[in-house]
Amino acid sequence: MADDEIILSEMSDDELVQQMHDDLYDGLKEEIEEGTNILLERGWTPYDVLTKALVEGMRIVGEDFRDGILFVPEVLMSANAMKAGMFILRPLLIATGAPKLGKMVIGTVKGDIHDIGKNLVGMMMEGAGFDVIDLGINNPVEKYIEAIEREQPDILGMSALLTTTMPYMKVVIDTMTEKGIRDDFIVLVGGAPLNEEFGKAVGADAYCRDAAVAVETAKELIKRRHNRLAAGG
Ligand code: B12
Repeated sequence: MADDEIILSEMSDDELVQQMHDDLYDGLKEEIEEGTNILLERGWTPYDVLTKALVEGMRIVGEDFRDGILFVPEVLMSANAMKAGMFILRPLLIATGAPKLGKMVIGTVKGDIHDIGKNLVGMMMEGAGFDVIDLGINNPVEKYIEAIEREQPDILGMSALLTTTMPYMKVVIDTMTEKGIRDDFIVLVGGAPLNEEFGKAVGADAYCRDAAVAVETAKELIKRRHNRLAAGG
């Protein structure tokens, strides 16, 4: 079938999700926007659209990028299509009316321009009731320190998608330690190449595999912190 004969709204949910994976792969922004809207109109939760249609589509893109089948310009188009879908979902994900739980400063580390995962964590945290200050990409240690001193958040989140940039998280945490402010903040780290062991090694409070885990971990660590403060230290 030629592309112009494909009518997204006439597809079953399964077919549409499959088609969206293909459209994300092909970097078709408008089709992703249309598919996102159709699934929402059909009563899908924003979270399901995000994880099943968009994040899963990006996972497939990632595999073919790794295997040398897709290249940077193509992946950039996929990323832009994904962002267009996320743009539609964002207000829905953050407007949950959840009570305020705290504040988070989040940013991608120096040398790294990947921001989809970070943005997604930011959106989910906002939806869970956190105020989120997003520092964007390519952040040197000074930017993190300045932001946490200014904003006094409960949580600092750092994202890295490259094995070459992830060690920079230790630079930031070590600087916090030198300044005597490390324990004033909960530090969460994430990004595809990280793991729990790495999180421990750099001195973070936790590594979170995805945005849902980030929300749960943040809530749990904030609760523990409040209990500790209430107990007098
Ligand atoms: C999209 C993408 C790009 C896009 C980025 C667009 C953008 N605006 O982000 C573009 C095309 C620009 C790009 C560029 C490059 N990329 Co790239 N990219 C990817 C790709 C395919 C997907 C990443 C993504 O968005 N995933 C979807 C999101 C939802 O997942 P996520 O980021 O993992 O985030 C989730 C969790 O990790 C976690 N999380 C993430 N951050 C945080 C933060 C906190 C605080 C917490 C708690 C949790 C958390 O929660 C998120 C949501 O659930 C990955 C493949 C992969 N397997 O990851 C490669 C990948 C990361 N890229 C790679 C490479 C090599 C590059 C380039 C160096 C390529 C080049 N030759 O130029 C450049 C680097 C430029 C730079 N200096 O940063 C490699 C890295 C290999 C390595 N070992 O380091 C990968 C793994 C691909 C591969 N296998 O080769 N890339």
